[in-house]
Amino acid sequence: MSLTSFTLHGRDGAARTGVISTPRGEIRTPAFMPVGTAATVKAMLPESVRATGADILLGNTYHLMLRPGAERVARLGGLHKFMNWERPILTDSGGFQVMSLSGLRKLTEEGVTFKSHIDGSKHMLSPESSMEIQRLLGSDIVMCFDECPALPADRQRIEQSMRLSMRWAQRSRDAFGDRPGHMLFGIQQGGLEEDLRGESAEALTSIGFDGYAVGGLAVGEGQEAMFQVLDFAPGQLPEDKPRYLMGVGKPDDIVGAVKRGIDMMDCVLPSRSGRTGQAWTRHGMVNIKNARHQDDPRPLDEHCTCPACRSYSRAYLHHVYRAGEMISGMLLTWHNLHYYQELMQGMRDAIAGGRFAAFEAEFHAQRAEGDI
Ligand code: PRF
Ligand code: ZN
Repeated sequence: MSLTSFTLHGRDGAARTGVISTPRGEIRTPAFMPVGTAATVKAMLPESVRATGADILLGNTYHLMLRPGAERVARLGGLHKFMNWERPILTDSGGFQVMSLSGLRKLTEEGVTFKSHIDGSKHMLSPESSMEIQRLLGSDIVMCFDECPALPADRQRIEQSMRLSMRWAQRSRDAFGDRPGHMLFGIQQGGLEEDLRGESAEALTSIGFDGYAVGGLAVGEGQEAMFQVLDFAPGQLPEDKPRYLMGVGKPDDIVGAVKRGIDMMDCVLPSRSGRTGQAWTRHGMVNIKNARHQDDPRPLDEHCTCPACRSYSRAYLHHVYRAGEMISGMLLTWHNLHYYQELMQGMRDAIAGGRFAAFEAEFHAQRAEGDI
């Protein structure tokens, strides 16, 4: 008997709903994973993150290896204990963050050497060291070490990079070994090209993983191009394994991805935009810094049951944002994460009930009404 599993409970068109089971708890899919890059979902206590409905968090190899260090986290009992989150954690493998955050870097067949964005110190990441760091952290869902080129890029660059990522996927699989209770996910690359995505999917499937990510999207191509890829990419991956779209996205990206067969997503957007005065609601994005809120006694969203909407006015949220008070980021982050998790629950229920198309139509209709 395997300690982890993925069971599908319902389908509606290409959309699916199910449960990933791990020894640390169940992950209801489609799932949204709040980002806890530096062993914290910024401005939130872990119990508050759970109260929004999250089943799983995302952590980052890149940040944690640099500070406080994976060995230190391991000595202190692992990432779950360290950050006081006992439920599942997925960790990204580091390559993507090296490319987007670090200074000087050098890419070879072996891996990537780079300079820390914190203190300029020199480090190396490879498939083997990324697997070791994610093991030390105690990650439940480990991601393969891959390379993700920014788009647009020419076909030759995309093809070479994808093939390197597939060699790294095999090395990641070999280094990960057999770790009951922990899952290893492969990452599909191949840019916007259907044949390269297909080649990548075949390479990963023949290696064999516990789940498959669609990587290399939301890197500058725009929603229309991303949806065109999602019209074929999930179907190239195994039916019976979870499919994870990395680093996506806005609420309408998420609805469109789930419609096309994606089971998991993560994004900094709800937490990061909460700290810059942006609130996501059923009617779209509300900018709380706007002066039109300064005398408004209404909550952000009268239908929302989060603490920010239950107990505070728009006028108050506007005031604390303008005053630079910490509670501003706390309340807006809570609201945004709550909104995202309600959206996921709404989609899970709609898929199970065979009414995803109606759900999607209502989602877009409410946004078209605009802010009230
Ligand atoms: N690979 C990895 N992490 C990622 C991505 C990827 O392609 C993306 C692309 N949106 C976000 N995070 N390892
Ligand atoms: Zn709210």
